[in-house]
Amino acid sequence: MAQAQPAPEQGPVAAEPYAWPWNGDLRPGNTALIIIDMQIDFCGKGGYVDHMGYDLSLTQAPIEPIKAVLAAMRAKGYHIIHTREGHRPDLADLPPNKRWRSQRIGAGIGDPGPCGRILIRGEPGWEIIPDLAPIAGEVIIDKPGKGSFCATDLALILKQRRIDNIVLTGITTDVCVHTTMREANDLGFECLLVEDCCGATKHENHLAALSMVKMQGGVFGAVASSKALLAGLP
Ligand code: C5J
Repeated sequence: MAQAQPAPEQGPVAAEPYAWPWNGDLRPGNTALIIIDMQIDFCGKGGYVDHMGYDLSLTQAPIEPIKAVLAAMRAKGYHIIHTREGHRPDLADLPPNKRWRSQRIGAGIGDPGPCGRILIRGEPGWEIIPDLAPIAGEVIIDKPGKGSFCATDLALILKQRRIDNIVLTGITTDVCVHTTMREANDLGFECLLVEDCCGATKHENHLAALSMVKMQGGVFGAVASSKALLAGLP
């Protein structure tokens, strides 16, 4: 009887600093696409990021590339997970220093704005943008912090689904995407950051965040373009 062949080391997605995933085992069954915080508060007019005065075109740039990756991965049956950053209406889960910092920059979390109370669960600004709205059966993780694993059931859900690989997209590259990637990497997940499917409030920070991933042989995983991901996706 023929012996089962071990998975080839290095996978089908052309990425830096190595072809992803590390062990070549990329399948819909063991891989999740995570779309982080594509909410009106982070990329829409009148939301949190807009209140802070940042250029919305930077956080809107990944919308079209994410749409393409989402459509392809949905069609192939990959696990799809969306996250939303936000706080309870009574602010019970909002650390006072986080609120204070947001007030300093003119975007007080919990304060009223044109999209409802800023970064508060259930308000219009907290919703995921219609272009990337979840569909039935997709997981939505509500998180009070930057990382998607802190104070959520994400790790438990990934474990139940036997997921090894995580494809990271969303905003912002240097904050919530990076924090989630670092948490996931420490938990043993094999991570790919899709560079044009992310954006930061300052482009230099986006570039620096990509560069950090690639250090030390891929200290947090690997980085690829959406084109390379789509070309390599079984
Ligand atoms: C921030 C995020 N930047 N989604 N959140 O506060 O990156």
